[in-house]
Amino acid sequence: MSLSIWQSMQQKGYTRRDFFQFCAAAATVAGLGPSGVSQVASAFEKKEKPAVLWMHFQECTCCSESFLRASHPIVLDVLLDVLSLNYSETLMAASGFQAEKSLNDTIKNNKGKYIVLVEGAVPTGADGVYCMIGGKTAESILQTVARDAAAVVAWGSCASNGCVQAAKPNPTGATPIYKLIDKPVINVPGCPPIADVMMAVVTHLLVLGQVPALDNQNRPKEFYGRRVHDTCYRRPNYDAGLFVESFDDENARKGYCLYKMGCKGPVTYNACSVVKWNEGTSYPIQSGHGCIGCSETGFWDNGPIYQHLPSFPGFGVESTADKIGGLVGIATVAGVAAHAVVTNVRKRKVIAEVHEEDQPEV
Ligand code: FSX
Ligand code: SF4
Ligand code: F3S
Repeated sequence: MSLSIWQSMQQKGYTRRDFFQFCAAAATVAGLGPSGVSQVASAFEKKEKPAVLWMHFQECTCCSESFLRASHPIVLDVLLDVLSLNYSETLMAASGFQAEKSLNDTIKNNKGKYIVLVEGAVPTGADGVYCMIGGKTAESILQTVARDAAAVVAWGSCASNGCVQAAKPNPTGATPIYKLIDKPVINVPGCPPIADVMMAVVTHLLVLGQVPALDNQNRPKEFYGRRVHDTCYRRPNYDAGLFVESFDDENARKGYCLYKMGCKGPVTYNACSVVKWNEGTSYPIQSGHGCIGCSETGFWDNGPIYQHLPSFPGFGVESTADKIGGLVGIATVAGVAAHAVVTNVRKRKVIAEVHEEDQPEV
């Protein structure tokens, strides 16, 4: 009989205390809050260990790197140690025929039950020769592993939307995986995605056996429902028309808005300004650099990184990705200066007063 996840933990020497620590952290990571602890605990006590295949195609492995730096070490330890990560070119000890056997056995013995996590785009040019593993093309491997999977997750922008691999002129024909397989794909974009967001998706799927709520681009709503701009701590400066004009000017020191330095936060859906990186320490804008829009489709081709958006839809904070949909990244409507200055004169006055006092460096 297959072991439950908790039974597997016991076999590995985890205590009941470890178990509850894990359940509390997993509930937090999955966004369930304190009331979710018993839900996680009961799932863990009953649920069989799910088998996981973690595939690597055209990518830089930074998605794996990001995952390994999640803020909750116990969640990471348990997930990597107790769950059956049956195939991962980066983490597995097996190689060659032994590795291929593990892949094939997982598919054969867990039909309809295993989870596939895919890192990287798939090259379809020149019959797929640009990415081959064990003599097979990435595309044929993807088709094989996806066929009987319970769920397929696209880790990062490469797998979700092509990212740098598909940047013009895309010589290898790099293609996001949702275009190649005949089943829904959970997209977790970002180059790389935020570790805690990856952890939340894995916790939902593997621990609770649920797909998290998704938006119209199949991204977990909880993390991709808002623009970076909507919750950016520099937003009051934007609204007041207070901008950095060059990276070493006084306004940069004061922490003004980076819009004029090319910040793509206003057209980028990601949780960076809320969840942040490195255990909630910081995110690109907090370290003084604009958002380059790394979670948006085609961001490498969406214009120069340091050139500001000519204009963008002036939607309010309450707008969601579902409502705006395909408009993201497309320049329309009124210019930003008009929006920021004319419509926010009162705010500007207040903010300007605040900024007369010295602002902490960022
Ligand atoms: Fe892509 Fe993952 Fe960019 Fe790298 O491996 S999303 S190149 S940071 O990280 O696939
Ligand atoms: Fe923050 Fe960039 Fe928006 Fe300015 S433009 S408020 S720096 S996200
Ligand atoms: Fe990427 Fe922008 Fe976040 S560049 S890491 S989406 S702030």
